[in-house]
Amino acid sequence: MTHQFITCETSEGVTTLTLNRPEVLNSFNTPMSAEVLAALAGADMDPRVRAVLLTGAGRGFCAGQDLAEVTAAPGGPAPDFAAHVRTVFNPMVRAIRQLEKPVVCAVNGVAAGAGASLALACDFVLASSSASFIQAFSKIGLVPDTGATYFLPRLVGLARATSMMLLAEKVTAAQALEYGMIYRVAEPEALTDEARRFAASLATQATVGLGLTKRLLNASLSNDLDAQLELEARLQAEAASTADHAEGIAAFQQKRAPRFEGR
Ligand code: T3D
Repeated sequence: MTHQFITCETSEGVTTLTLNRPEVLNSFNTPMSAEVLAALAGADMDPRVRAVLLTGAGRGFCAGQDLAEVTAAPGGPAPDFAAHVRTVFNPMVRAIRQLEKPVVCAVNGVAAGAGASLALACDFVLASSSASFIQAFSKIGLVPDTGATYFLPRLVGLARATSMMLLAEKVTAAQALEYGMIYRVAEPEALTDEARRFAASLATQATVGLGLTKRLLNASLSNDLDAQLELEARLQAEAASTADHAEGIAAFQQKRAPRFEGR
């Protein structure tokens, strides 16, 4: 598939999606979100893909919605924001959470609005030390979306989430790490290589087990203890039936590194 607003390439078991509208800090227009969704669906279906890396081209990661796209023409009808959020942003969040392969986000610069929200939906966020996160919505009279009100309070607690969302202050990468919002900070010039190496190493792990773990973590956000214990039992049986489990046990017994094949 050819892309106009992202680049997408696969190597070493990793599909790298790069948001590619650097002149507007990779803010989302509708076709860019459709391209991201199609690429995520492709990564889901291709058994050779065992991890996904999401990043941005140029100096920003993503400035959220392209505000030029949703500005009403003078005298024209107001855009349907609910429909827009449902069709443009929500499907990407669902696709990232439902993809049973690790999704790494390399935040190379500013992540604002839905761009900041999207990063938080990923499994691992590595950020450049020069990157920042801004819940920019309140500055333009909107409410946080793209899953921010779901993930952020769970990651950092209600007090910090409230201040980030109501004040729309810039959170540096170092603060984001301290608050537990992200996994790791890298020097700007090292971020790309570090994120690629990290994603490639995830792609050598027991992919089915990682995917089932992700399903458990998703469920843990709303299940009660009994439901979660039962789901763990059920998914443990599924993980135990994989070739990678057998390989992990054999490697342990033979005192060697496992060679997982993702099945
Ligand atoms: O249905 C719906 O649409 C609702 C959904 C909403 C989801 C959302 O994401 S709402 C929030 C939208 N995003 C924002 O409000 C952020 C807007 N951008 C900024 O506040 C700043 O650009 C940043 C803080 C992110 C970065 O500031 P800075 O000084 O580093 O860069 P800049 O000069 O402001 O931006 C560089 C260029 O990108 C500039 O264009 P120019 O002047 O060089 O031609 C700027 O206009 C453009 N740009 C930045 N963000 C957006 C954008 N263009 C369109 N849409 C943007 N979101």
